[in-house]
Amino acid sequence: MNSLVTKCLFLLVMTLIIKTLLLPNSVSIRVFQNDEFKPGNARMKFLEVPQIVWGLNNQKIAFARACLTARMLNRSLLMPSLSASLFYKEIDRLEPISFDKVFDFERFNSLCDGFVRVSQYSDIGNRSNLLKVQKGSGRRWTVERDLDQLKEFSKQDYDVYETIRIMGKNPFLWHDHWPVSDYAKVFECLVLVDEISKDANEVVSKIREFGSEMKQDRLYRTPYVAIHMRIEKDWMIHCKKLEQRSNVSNICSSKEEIIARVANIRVLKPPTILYLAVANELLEDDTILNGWKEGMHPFDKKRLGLTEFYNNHSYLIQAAIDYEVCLKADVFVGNSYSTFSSLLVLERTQKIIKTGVSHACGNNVRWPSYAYNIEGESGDPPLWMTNLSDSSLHAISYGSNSISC
Ligand SMILES: Nc1nc2c(ncn2[C@@H]2O[C@H](COP(=O)(O)OP(=O)(O)O)[C@@H](O)[C@H]2O)c(=O)[nH]1
Ligand SMILES: [Mg+2]
Repeated sequence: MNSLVTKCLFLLVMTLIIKTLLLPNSVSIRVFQNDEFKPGNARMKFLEVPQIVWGLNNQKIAFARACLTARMLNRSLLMPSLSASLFYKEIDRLEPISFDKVFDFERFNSLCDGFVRVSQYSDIGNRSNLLKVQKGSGRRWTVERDLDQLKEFSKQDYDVYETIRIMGKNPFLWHDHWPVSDYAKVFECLVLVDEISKDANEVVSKIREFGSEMKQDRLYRTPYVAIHMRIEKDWMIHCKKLEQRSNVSNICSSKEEIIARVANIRVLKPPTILYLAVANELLEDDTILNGWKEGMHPFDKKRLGLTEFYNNHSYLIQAAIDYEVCLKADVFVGNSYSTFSSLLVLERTQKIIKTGVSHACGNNVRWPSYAYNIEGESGDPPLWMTNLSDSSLHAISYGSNSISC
């Protein structure tokens, strides 16, 4: 009798343990069934993600990762909020801005048709038919566990939930499971709204105007070189920490180092215009226009007479305009550890490939890019292109000195 009770108890405990282990990882389920919703129905299903935060390109990466997650779960991504300001430490001061205030919503869906999709909240049929899923965190939440969680929620069993809401950290911090080419496809669908791209074109014409004033040859258009001088306060704090942690010394470049490397780019024949893409208000140094090689004419926003023009915009839009101006530059020079520089080089590489060139590392490519934080053979910055067949975005886009050339 006694042994029978023990056996029963043992079985009960085992069942409980097995049940706990088999339950989907870190899931807090609060389900509100929707009577109208029939399983197997072809209705659209959605994925909701937390507000997207930090720098422009951190936000673009986070957005693309959220899209690719939705794609894996066979869902459409509910249009997320981006952040216009950088006050990310105080959550209540994070100024949300709707995705479609920055990027063209219709264009996004038409360009990305069949690959990923963004939906409006008004597309949701029943807002309470929702499953909340907690993303794990910490060292024990490995890439494998994360992938297992995604595979679990892509099963048909979860089709009954119209919306899956991912709780917890910002998608920028989620594990990366996709090749560079998948991210690149999403980035290609991100087209700025007309208003912002018009402003970017205005900056480009202003730069070109100064260029034509110093033109020596009627046939030759003065090239403009955009330099992403990542020497602002926020970056210096970040890059010093990163250098210590990863025991690497070429992440932070000083103004002097950038000037010296740019002076050594052999293909640049004077005169050239240098557009210094830098947030003036985040600099402790107001002498960035000094010290450049003869024949290289530096312009920052102030010298272009555009301080006020930029100040009319939020941080995010200012960065988006700067990004566009760097994208259109004849030559780009940036820092391989910056997401801003890295996504630019990715887009410039795609632009070069579209012209039929498969290898962008030659000296005669149309829109060359260089990494000033890396020393080339003769003190010049090496050419930089993106390896579009890399297996993860992490390998090429941030925290990396891999420049493929
Ligand atoms: N106006 C303004 N610009 C900023 C601020 N912080 C960073 N930036 C700029 O934002 C740009 C984009 O940052 P991000 O896309 O995150 O790239 P990353 O930080 O270089 O990896 C950088 O080129 C900086 O010049 C800020 O507080 N205000
Ligand atoms: Mg940043």
